[in-house]
Amino acid sequence: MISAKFFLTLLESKGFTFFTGVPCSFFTSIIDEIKTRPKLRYVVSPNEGTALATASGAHLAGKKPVVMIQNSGLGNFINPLTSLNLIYRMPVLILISGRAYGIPDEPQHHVMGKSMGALLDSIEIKHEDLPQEEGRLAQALDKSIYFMDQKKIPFVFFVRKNTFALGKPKQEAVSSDSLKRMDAITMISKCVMEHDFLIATTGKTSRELFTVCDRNNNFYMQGSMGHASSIAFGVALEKPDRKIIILDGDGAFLMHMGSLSSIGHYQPKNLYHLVLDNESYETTGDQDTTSATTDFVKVALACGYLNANECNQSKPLEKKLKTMLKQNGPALLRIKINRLPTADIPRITTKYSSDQIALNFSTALKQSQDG
Ligand SMILES: Cc1ncc(C[n+]2csc(CCOP(=O)(O)OP(=O)(O)O)c2C)c(N)n1
Ligand SMILES: [Mg+2]
Repeated sequence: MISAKFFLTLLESKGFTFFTGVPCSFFTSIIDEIKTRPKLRYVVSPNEGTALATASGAHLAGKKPVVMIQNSGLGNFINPLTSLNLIYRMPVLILISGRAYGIPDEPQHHVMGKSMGALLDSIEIKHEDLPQEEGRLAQALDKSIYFMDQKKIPFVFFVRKNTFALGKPKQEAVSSDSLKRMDAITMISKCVMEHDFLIATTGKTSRELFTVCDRNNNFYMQGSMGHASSIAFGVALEKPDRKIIILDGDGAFLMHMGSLSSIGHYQPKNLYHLVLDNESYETTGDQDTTSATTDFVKVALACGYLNANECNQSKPLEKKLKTMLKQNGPALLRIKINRLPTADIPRITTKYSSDQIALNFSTALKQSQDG
């Protein structure tokens, strides 16, 4: 195992000072440690593609950048990698965490875990496993630096589980009357009618919905982060007589915020967008998002949503949600929640396979139309 201090001292000594990415729990201790070092900068990016582009900008400005992403984000990453870095010859050091990479893991990681090496081979991006012992790290890093200096293209290290020490649990100051994600989800499931449909974002939101109120009218999206709103949009356009409710997270919302423009443009009146905003990528170890400085209500209204509102406690949530669901959408409710982790929630895969979730949901949609 490699300590975050050791790793960053080494990178800093080689001149790497600019870090960006989207978090994976494998990198929690690294991201935490960067923030303690005055000479290092960590830029929070909404998705992996923008992280690579931002790092490339830093390279143009004379910095040596590092991008850290989860392999699930390799899809977002490939576009700038192939059409920017490889073509304009901009080297960036890339760390990709390996979910389902030689280890058992959740279904949404299986395809990427198995194929990420072949995927990078096919576009001639050089990759190696990051050594898991501190003693072998300097040599591996020197080799990657030599490669980037010679070829002027990125170099990738795959980071296996437990390569870096786990982050310390965070001791956030949380006010006693702040809303927990689980309580917000419980309240939402009470306000939603039997014939309404819910599409829940990846991470703990889906798992908590599954825990408090499992039903076939729920689509538990695990993976495809940021796309819950677009899935819901497609359903809403084709099922105009059913209420379709998105349960989003702030990190996921920010990842593909462009979907709001489509929703606002097409105005599905049966679409309701709830954003559980803890200003954090809580699921991956509680790293900050940029939501504290973005007004989701104004963004939604500016994109053409008919209504947008916010709340931070259970009672107002109940009232505002019930009112919202009586009016036409598209509408958004930003629900401020605290960033406390929920302990021991079951995984959805303990009950359903992913294709079963899709089948249950589409069958429920069909039956609601027939009934
Ligand atoms: C494309 C992609 N990048 C990164 C991840 C890793 N990941 C899973 S959940 C999550 C955090 C989601 O944050 P948010 O939507 O705010 O929900 P929260 O966990 O705070 O409830 C991240 C970064 C992923 N699954 N997919
Ligand atoms: Mg969040």
